[in-house]
Amino acid sequence: MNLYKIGTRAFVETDGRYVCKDISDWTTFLNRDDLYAKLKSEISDWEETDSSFLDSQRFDPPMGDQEIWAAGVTYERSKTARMDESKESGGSVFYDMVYDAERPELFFKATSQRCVGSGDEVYIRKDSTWNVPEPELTLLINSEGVIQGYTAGNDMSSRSIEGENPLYLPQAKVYEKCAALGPCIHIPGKPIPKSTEIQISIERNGETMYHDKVAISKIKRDFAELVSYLYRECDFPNGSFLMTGTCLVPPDDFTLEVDDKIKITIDHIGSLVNQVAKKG
Ligand code: DO4
Ligand code: MG
Repeated sequence: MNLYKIGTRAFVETDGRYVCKDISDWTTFLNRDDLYAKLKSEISDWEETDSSFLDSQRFDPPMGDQEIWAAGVTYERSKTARMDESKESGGSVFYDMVYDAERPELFFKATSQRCVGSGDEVYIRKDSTWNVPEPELTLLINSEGVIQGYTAGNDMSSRSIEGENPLYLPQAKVYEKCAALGPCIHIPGKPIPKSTEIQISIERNGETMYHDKVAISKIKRDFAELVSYLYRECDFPNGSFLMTGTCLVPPDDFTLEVDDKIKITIDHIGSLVNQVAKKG
């Protein structure tokens, strides 16, 4: 089943049927054990609706007050791209090492305040010369460390700042509107299939500048392994979201421009669409 958020209203699509309900506390609503079973039994009491809410093409990020974290260098392509961009600074060796290390790279990405939903703008930094989107399957994890659902994530990144010095990673990754999640949370009640594909296209003035796709089976690490490291010494009283890393890297001569349209499509979830802008 797929769960969308518009304002405080929840819309659920399951087997071609649509229902909705106002949810006053999204943080608690999402952070429950066996969310799939709970929703399945609850939605029989929800108001019947139709698919017209999908026409609005603007959705809130499907979250409450969960923190958003991200895993890095989980696909070989991410490793080689970062090694190239940090050659001159001498930082490449760290990406090579972390790809093979037992401990994964995990970093804090955003609070809900810095995250946007589908149909909203994402920002590129004004002090960065090389900017890319990173399309990533993103896990919804409850406080107990159990994966409850999946959404599409965009880990917006400055490659010029990250490449200058790996210690600048937080500035390359964290700024206003640096993250997008949506359009919905897919809650299948079982693990998402390994054949699930992530696709990205970037359009400029109606022209496709970059398009590529990958199956999530190409990832180096298990989702459970990433979650267990994240939850080792951190409590998440509200649950969390974890972006699982990117494999789709535009050519090195590509950088995002204002008004570019980024479309990230993941099987079972749908398309997360955002327009590029800069902070005013
Ligand atoms: O190590 C830098 C960031 C890596 C990342 O965001 C990714 O691989 O997706
Ligand atoms: Mg990333």
